[in-house]
Amino acid sequence: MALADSDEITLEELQLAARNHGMPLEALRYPLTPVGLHYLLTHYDIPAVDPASWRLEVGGHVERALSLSLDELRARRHVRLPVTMECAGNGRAALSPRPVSQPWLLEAVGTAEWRGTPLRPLLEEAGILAGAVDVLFTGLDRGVEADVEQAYERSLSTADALRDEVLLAWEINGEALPPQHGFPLRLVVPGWYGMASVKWLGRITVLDHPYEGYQQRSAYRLRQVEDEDGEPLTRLRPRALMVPPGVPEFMSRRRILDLGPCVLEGRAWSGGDPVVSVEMSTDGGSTWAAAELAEPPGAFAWSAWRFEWDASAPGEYMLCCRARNGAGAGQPLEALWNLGGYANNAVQRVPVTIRP
Ligand SMILES: Nc1nc2c(c(=O)[nH]1)N[C@H]1C(S)=C(S)[C@@H](COP(=O)(O)O)O[C@H]1N2
Ligand SMILES: [Mo]
Repeated sequence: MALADSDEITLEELQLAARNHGMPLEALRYPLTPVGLHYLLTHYDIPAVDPASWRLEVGGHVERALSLSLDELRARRHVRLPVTMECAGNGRAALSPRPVSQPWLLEAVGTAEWRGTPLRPLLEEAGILAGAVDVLFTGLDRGVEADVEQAYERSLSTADALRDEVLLAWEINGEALPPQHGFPLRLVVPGWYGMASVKWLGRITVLDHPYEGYQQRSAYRLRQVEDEDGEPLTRLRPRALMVPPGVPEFMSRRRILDLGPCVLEGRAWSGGDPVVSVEMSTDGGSTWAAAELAEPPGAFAWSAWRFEWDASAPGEYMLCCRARNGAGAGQPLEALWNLGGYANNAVQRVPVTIRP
């Protein structure tokens, strides 16, 4: 990934940002993000898929290849699971120098209730052969990245692919998947950054060797320099975000609040161990106090939190919130830089003006 030589966003980045919208942070109010407000990230174009002729092909290193229509998939056992999904690039635009890609601020997140059939029984029916290593998920969208034309595809280790919560989903919040979220079928990998949840799924291939494609080997790894192997991105780091309080000034979007008590609220998530605490600071991170944390609507979905604040003097304040998970992982005060601009879960800072 190239690095920006200026802090100013380019027209190419704007072109990506206009296609791939974020979730307006006031939508943190909803436990399930209304479909049109869920963030979107599509590397190439949204493919046109004819549901009548579409089939999911399952093959590779298996005893018997399968080919399933949408009706056949929908007739299988299905579950509904609320899942918080976040793009690995969320927070990228705050890094300096800025990795040039989709310039997310903080909005690349949303929680949807997916309906689908668990992947595991399907893989068991196909019969994974001894020596299988990875399971590859191939989307129907194509484009050029790093000078190579490719389908969007990502793999999971067989162990990760066989986890109970991994779904093949055809519904979001009770509606058929809309084109932009992967119609007619997508993979949902709960707890993982969004890149794992392949949309417009066409093929599942069990491999007897590690998958080395672009989105696995080159993208979505934490590296400081280009020729380093780097850690692959997997589960969501803990993060808390707040509903922007008060009212915004139109251009700067700076928040303006009235003097007196107010409730600050938001959501917090973590893709590994669940969130166990959320703290608020009203002085830019010098002092912190515990927020109230509610039970999440599911093991892979965000938790609501709230904090009563008495803004007792007019002036300028810097509100911050941070989450910590059960394994003790938290959020850094300053962003940790990496070449791809991934997994920047630095604490959110919201400057506010209390007017008399
Ligand atoms: N086929 C396909 N699947 C994809 C992508 C894509 O470009 N093509 N983008 C991935 C990325 S990077 C993210 S963050 C999520 C976004 O899912 P959403 O657009 O439904 O929110 O989809 C993932 N699945
Ligand atoms: Mo992403």
